[in-house]
Amino acid sequence: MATMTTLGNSLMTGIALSLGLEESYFFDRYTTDPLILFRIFNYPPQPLNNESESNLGVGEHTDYGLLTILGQDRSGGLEIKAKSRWVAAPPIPNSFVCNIGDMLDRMTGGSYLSTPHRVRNLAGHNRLSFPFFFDPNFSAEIEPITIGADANDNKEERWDRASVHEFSGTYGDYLLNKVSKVFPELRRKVL
Ligand SMILES: O=C(O)CCC(=O)C(=O)O
Repeated sequence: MATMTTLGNSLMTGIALSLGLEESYFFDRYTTDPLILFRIFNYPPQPLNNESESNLGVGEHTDYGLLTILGQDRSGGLEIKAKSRWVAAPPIPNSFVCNIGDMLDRMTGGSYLSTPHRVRNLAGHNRLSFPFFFDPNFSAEIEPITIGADANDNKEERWDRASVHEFSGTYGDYLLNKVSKVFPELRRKVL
């Protein structure tokens, strides 16, 4: 977890430099104490003749935070949406896929768009993936980098039709709101 956190911070340093910001921009504001989560997903094989949305391993979505650093086994099946087309993101030995999350989209006014992705396991056997979610501190207020500038809002094209740019508040506010929508029962019982 510590090594992956260091990797997340290194990637964010590169992204800060790419935006012309000081290299510790994200670290100072959001990831000195990041919210991190590691999961292992198992995808049972899906029937080859049924590719309906309800039969996907996981349907189209974007992740909520900054970056997801994802390891996957050799099965394949991860797809990302680029310019309205689904493109395979097959495993490359000794590498991770890195998905951009909604908070980086929000902060950068859409310069770094969060990555719509989905999984179809057509390998004929179980597929394992290993996402590490590297996200802002739960209590951090999320601020656009260029305050007042017009964002490139792609709400009409987003999977949930929800604008990331209309949101203001802490990362925790954003996360709990999203999780409550996906798991309404959890909201009723726990929140
Ligand atoms: O299993 C995968 O390849 C993707 C998992 C996923 O959708 C996610 O990490 O948000």
